[in-house]
Amino acid sequence: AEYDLVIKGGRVATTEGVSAMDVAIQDGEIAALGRDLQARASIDAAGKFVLPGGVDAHCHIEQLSGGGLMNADTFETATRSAAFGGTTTVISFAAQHRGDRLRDVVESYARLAAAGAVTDYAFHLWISDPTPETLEQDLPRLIEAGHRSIKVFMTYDRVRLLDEQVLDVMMVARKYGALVCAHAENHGMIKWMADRLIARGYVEPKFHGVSHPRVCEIEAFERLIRFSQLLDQPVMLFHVSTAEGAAVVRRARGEGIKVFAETCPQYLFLTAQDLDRPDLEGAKWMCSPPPRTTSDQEALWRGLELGDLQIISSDHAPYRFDESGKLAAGANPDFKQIANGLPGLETRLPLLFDAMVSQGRSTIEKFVELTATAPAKIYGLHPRKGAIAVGADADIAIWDPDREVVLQDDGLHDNVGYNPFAGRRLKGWPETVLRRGETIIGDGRLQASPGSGRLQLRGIAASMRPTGRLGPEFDPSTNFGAQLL
Ligand code: DUC
Ligand code: ZN
Ligand code: ZN
Ligand code: ZN
Repeated sequence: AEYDLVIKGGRVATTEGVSAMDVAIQDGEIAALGRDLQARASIDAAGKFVLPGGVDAHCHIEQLSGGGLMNADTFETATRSAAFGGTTTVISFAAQHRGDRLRDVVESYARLAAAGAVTDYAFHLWISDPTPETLEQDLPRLIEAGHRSIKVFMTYDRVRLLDEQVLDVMMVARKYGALVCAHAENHGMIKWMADRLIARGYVEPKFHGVSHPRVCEIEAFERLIRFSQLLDQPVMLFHVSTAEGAAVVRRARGEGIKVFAETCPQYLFLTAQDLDRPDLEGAKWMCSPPPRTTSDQEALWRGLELGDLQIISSDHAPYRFDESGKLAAGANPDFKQIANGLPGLETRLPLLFDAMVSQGRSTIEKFVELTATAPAKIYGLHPRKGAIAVGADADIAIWDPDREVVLQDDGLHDNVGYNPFAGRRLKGWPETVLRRGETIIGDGRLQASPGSGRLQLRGIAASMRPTGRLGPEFDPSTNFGAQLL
């Protein structure tokens, strides 16, 4: 047979291993894997790695933050940046604020993405107003339509849910089939610490870190895990930052509770010291939770190797270092007035490829798993995404393992204007990126037009199914147990 396109002579890496194979593409899908495949066009991949395109399951795009500030990136600039970094699918947020109708929120984010995205995309349904209309009408319909992940916040004044509201949302997810993801930090401790620090004049960006004590994460992880145990509803803990947080996840999984966990490059490569810069510059490194210590970094790496943590996402949350972003509250803000978040869509994969593959901390199979295959599986995008297999979408990144790049402060393709990882020398770079068989990055250029990305609606994945072990209070053999569900 003659195919549309063949990627010839590369080393194909999946979670299962590496093998020298050609990849043939027909109608946007992978049509064959093997030797000496023929096609009307070809890409020479000799000396290169051929990997599934990255799946970044946590990023904030063209979104109004919990604090009411608009991200610096549109779908066009964010997904362009993702594509340059080897990522071909993103999951961002359809962010409901109080008073918003969820149905309308999703429609408006979908319209923005449809106009701008160059990668494929899906949405987490961010719930901050769990009214009867949200819980009984919009949320069930949206889940059934294929938006099968939900985001809840346990902190941030304007978006956080009370414990009983989190339980309400989890019950809807359980009934219709969706994963519940959480920003889990103890709200009261953070607020108390921040108020006390600011009252005493400790207002610089480095005190943002101090205001998020490590135990905030331990407490809130443990709390959400017990909700998961009570209702037998799977949960995903976003952005694990501490050794103790990873240990809480490990113990819960050992108890048979269905909890998944994510970490991000900022927790693997940055520490609290990065916020300690003269003037306000530390604001560029302010994210929540904050980067911790080198021993936390080691514990997170270990947790990833052991499978306690399953995925690495960017938590790309773009704000410029000017009055439109980090300095929106004026030239002299205290740390509470500075938007949280840093850019990461473009650097996620190169940072991890360098550490895991080039420097040998792990393997290329594990790199593919943590950054593409596992997120695709957990969020219901697999096998279309995150795989190099016959029938999968031809979302492929061709990596030059020998290319060395020194990250520059202004070298990224997002709209943020700085790079928190500038100055690092990385080995390994994604040179050519295909999305559904089309070259979207090649010859150092973006070759896709805005709006060519597609919405990915998802079915119920194994990760989303309850285990069958509900809390005893819900035992259907009692006359009240079944009534509670
Ligand atoms: N923290 C969040 O909770 N969301 C966006 C970015 C950040 O730092
Ligand atoms: Zn709103
Ligand atoms: Zn968060
Ligand atoms: Zn986030």
